[in-house]
Amino acid sequence: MNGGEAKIAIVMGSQSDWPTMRCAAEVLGELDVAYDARIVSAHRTPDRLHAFGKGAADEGFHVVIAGAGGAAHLPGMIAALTHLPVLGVPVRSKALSGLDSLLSIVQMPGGVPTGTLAIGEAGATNAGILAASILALSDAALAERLKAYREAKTQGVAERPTD
Ligand code: RP5
Repeated sequence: MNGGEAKIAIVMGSQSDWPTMRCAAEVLGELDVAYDARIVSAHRTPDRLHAFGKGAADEGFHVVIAGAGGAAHLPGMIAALTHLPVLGVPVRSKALSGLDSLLSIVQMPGGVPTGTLAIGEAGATNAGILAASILALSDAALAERLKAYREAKTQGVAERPTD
């Protein structure tokens, strides 16, 4: 679900980040949580970045998931502009396989927290689940859906491998 009364923003530095960031969108869809996905580049659209970061809370968002690759300044800059929780997803880069993205996001100065997930699709999926967990603190129905989702994942793990 894109748009509407979304409390979760999924922002990314480029269209090329979408194949990774759509993992966050997909898990939110499974949990029936609305999101609004946007492209906001720290370097190519700095005015859009500033407007988004400053306005995110007033737009009604409760959590921001931000993914970027390479010199991945987007999550940290958004965290600098809003008090909302920001979950950073390091997108796998061509040159350094996402290590550059990870280090760009994780080493924030004290006082400007940016949650940092794993590199790539697993990180995006987990950012979606974490964002839902944050909303679930004040949404009992979502908490139940989240518990069911996690239980289904547990039940999906076979006891023995198959050939
Ligand atoms: C970052 O640079 C983006 O987040 C993306 O991961 C990377 C490459 O961007 P494009 O060249 O595809 O626009 O800003």
